[in-house]
Amino acid sequence: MSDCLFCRFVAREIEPAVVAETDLSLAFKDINPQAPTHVLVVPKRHVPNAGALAAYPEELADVIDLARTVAEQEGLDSGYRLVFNTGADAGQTVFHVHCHLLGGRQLSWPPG
Ligand code: D5M
Repeated sequence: MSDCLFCRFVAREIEPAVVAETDLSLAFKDINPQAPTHVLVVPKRHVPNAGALAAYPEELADVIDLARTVAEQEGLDSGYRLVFNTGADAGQTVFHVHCHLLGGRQLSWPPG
C-alpha cells in the first residue's frame, strides 16, 4: 500500500470527492477550500512536484486540460487561477504534484 495520499486516491483505496477524471488525471475537491471552487487536479502517475512533471509532457498537458474542463463545468467564465505549490517554502504539503484550481470569487494578487 502506498504511503502517498494522492496515490491512494488514484487507486481508490480512499475515495476522494471526484469531480472529473481522464485516463491520466484525477480531479477532486480540496478538503480545505480557499474559494467557492477549489479542486485539485493530479496526474495518476506519482510525480513529486511540478518541475518533475515537465518530464511527462502528456501528463502535464492532461492536468491543465482537465483543470480547464472542470473550470468550464463550474461555470468559471470570468476567470480562475491554477497554482502549483512547489517545495516547502511555497507551502507544498503533499508531495504528489497537484494543480490547485481556484475560482468563484475575486482572487487577490500577490498571494501570501
Ligand atoms: O496542497 C495540499 C492540498 O491538499 C491542501 O490544499 C489540502 C489538500 N488535502 C489534504 N488532504 C486532503 C484530503 N484528504 N482530501 C482532499 N484534499 C486534501 P499543498 O499545495 O501541498 O499545500
